[in-house]
Amino acid sequence: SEKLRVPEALTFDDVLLRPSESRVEPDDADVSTSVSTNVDLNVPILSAAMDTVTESGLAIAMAREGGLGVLHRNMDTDAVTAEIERVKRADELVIRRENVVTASPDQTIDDVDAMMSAEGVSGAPVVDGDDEVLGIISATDIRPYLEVGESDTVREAMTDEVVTAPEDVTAREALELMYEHKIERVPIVDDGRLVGLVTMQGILSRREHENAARDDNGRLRVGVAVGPFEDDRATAADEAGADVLFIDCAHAHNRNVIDSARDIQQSVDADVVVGNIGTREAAEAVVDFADGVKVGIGPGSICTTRVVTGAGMPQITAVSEVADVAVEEDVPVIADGGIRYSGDAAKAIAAGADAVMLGSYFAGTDEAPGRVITMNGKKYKQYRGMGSVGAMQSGGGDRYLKEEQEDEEFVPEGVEAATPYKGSLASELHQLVGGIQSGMGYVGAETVPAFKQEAEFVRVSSAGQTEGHPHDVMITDEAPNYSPQ
Ligand code: RVP
Repeated sequence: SEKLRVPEALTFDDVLLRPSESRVEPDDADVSTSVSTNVDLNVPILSAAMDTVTESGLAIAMAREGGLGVLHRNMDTDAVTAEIERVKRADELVIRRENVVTASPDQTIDDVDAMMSAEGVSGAPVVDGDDEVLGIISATDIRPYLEVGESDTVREAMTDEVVTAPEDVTAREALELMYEHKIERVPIVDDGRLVGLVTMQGILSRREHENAARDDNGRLRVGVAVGPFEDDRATAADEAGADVLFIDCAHAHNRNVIDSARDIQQSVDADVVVGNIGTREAAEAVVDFADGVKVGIGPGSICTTRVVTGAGMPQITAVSEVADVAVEEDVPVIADGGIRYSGDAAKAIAAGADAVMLGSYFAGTDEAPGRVITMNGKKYKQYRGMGSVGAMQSGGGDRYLKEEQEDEEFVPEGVEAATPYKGSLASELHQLVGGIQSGMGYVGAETVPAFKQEAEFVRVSSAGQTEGHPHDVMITDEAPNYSPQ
């Protein structure tokens, strides 16, 4: 029947990059790219908006390495605002007043201790009601008081001879003050009032991360997932300084979702990436207003959409269909999900993506949320789909469920799993980016746009696929970028 004359759709394992004459040394391959109309990255990598992958810790690490973390939305608006502020505060030279955590002289030691750990800082200027700087308090100052257990106030424990600097202080001058006085924080004052803070940690970290993805003010970039129709979250995230909002939807080719995404795009300063989509028609429906599009219907490692619903698009075909449309309007394309090896990321870019988004690849790193668990002597971290029962249940049941529906059973489209523990994000990212650069070397592409345009694919048979993995040997030592599936 006509209905069964169906087109073929391909995924990562169906194709390989055809090697081609090259003058490009992998180290010289330029992997900088755009993730949306106004936001550029130095590496073409994003971390998934999932509650076992991206919170501020991973987002900070991603941006420092030149990529972008996308904060998940299993938290309320206040929490996401605080997370954005953490990222924005992480590497600033002068942390501006509204982002400086301060203490008051009459606060108790217990109180200030709790406040500092909740805010993730190890010291705070002490100010009065008029923002006049009275002293500075650090974790070291309060430790003896905590040990003794007496409930003294900040006034007694703080250092009251404070070294300050004016607003136009340079990193060098601030460092000199820190060395001279053996301190780690210099409050910035104007007319005796606190207007900012410079920290040693901030200065060192900026120096260490020359390749970081930064906004126009030199702060780290951050993305935020926003549900369609979540106008309040979008506005709050935008005001808190998010660089890119990602409309977070499993099937964005839906009139209501698109209308909402368009409204959000028109009402915020941040760029708005619309997703997920997987077809040419869906791309045509959004490229006139979207600042970027995200592709992936069912490829995710923890995703059961294709088996539960019967719908999906193998990822290489999905990316190339969407890219054919998006490239005409200069709208960047992000390939989201299904990437297991660095070679998959290279293939996704070669198929037309400007950047790739990964979940499972990062969920096992130190910076991802959650603890390391040990099973049978091996270390793992939890990793779960945002459409899994567990993630939906902690997705603020109040937001999605009415009281009387609380007992109702979900129809999940994801599973809850564990992924091998991997250590630091930086070394994982190094392997991923290095693999992509080597792929560019095999194709002879010096830049991401050239890679997208010039790469050619060959089709692989199942024999070819077997040949491509280690075979007929027993692996004796683990490679940092390969483990058998
Ligand atoms: P992966 O990198 O293969 O682990 O895939 C991560 C992607 O999977 C996410 O960015 C998201 O698009 C998708 N996802 C997240 N949760 C679920 C689900 O529960 N079905 N899918």
